[in-house]
Amino acid sequence: MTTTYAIALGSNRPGRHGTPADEVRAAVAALGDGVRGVSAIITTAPLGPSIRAFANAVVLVESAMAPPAMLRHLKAIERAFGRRRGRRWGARVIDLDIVLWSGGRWRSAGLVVPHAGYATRDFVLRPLEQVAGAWRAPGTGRRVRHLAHMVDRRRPRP
Ligand code: A4P
Ligand code: MG
Repeated sequence: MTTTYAIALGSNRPGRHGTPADEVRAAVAALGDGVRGVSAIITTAPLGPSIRAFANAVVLVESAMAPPAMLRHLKAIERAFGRRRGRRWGARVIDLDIVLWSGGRWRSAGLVVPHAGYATRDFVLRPLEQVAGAWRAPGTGRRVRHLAHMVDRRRPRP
């Protein structure tokens, strides 16, 4: 059975493809035939200890893989892009996270879907809204569009 994944991409370090935005574009290409929707690539301020700005995007991927197989697939792409095991939240050439899955929730060793914390992160929700605004987030019953607007309203105004 084919299911749909929303995959968040993030990069804040140049790699062999070029700038962080180039790395994100190359990772979308590496995800291959199953890609069904691609958001704009946005530049975002780092959350956490990193100093460098991130390039972020979200894509929809259709796949018959179960979530653990999809995670292994994403980790293999990260390795191929030269990502090193390092400090959690350290600068990285590419980070690929499963944000949402059309099958709903998933929990197994080393994998939680929806991704913890996505619902409060504008660097995930803004691109996610572009490709999956009408999806209902499991647990909340709210549409992605609604979560994106809530995060937007919390952002401090100058
Ligand atoms: N894991 C559990 N659930 C998932 C899931 N749904 N998708 C496990 C992917 N992985 C999942 O992740 C650590 C472990 O989480 C994985 O081995 C997997 O078994 P990682 O990608 O190896 O390490 P990480 O990225 O440093 O940790 P994590 O928790 O993914 O970090 P986040 O939450 O992704 O935050 N600021 C901006 N502006 N933009 C960003 O993209 N990203 C981060 C990383 C911090 N600040 C950022 C951004
Ligand atoms: Mg990650």
